[in-house]
Amino acid sequence: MQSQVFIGVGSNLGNRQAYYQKALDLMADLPQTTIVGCSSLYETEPIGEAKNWYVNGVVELETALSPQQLLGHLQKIELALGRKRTKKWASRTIDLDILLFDKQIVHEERLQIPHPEMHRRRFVLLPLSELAPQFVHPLLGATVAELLAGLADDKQVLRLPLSNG
Ligand code: A4P
Ligand code: MG
Repeated sequence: MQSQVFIGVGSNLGNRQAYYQKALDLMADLPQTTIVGCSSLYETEPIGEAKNWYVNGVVELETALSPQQLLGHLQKIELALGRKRTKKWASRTIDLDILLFDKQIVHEERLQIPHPEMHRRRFVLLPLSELAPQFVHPLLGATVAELLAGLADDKQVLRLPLSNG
């Protein structure tokens, strides 16, 4: 059975767009998985301690993997792209977060779906709204478009030109 999945992609170290593209290439090669959509890229003011601005976007996958299997594959891609796990929210070459996995709710120590911060973040909801504005958040019962309209996050999120070609 195929699941519809949205991945939040972020980079704030080195050649951010090159890392972003590499992550897309590696996700395209995952077993039992197809990329079915890519948002525009955005340059985004950091939330948290990091000083470097991020490049963020969202990718839509169809996969027959389980959420746990997909997480394992995404973490291997992060390592392959030179991600060092230092402290929480440290700058990183690439960060791949599972935002939504069908309507599933997962509450495990190493995996929480929906991503617990996604509904508070403009850098997630804006690119996600390009792909799935009517997707209903399974815990909050609101669509992505509604969550975006009601957002308090005032951090800057700037669309990069010609970024999803
Ligand atoms: N984990 C749990 N749920 C998930 C999930 N749904 N997807 C666990 C992926 N991983 C999940 O993640 C720590 C652990 O979270 C993993 O081992 C996994 O088992 P991590 O990627 O090692 O650490 P992190 O990214 O530093 O922490 P965290 O809590 O994932 O932070 P976020 O939410 O990723 O936030 N500002 C801007 N503008 N743009 C950004 O992209 N990102 C962050 C990091 C902060 N500020 C930002 C951005
Ligand atoms: Mg993360």
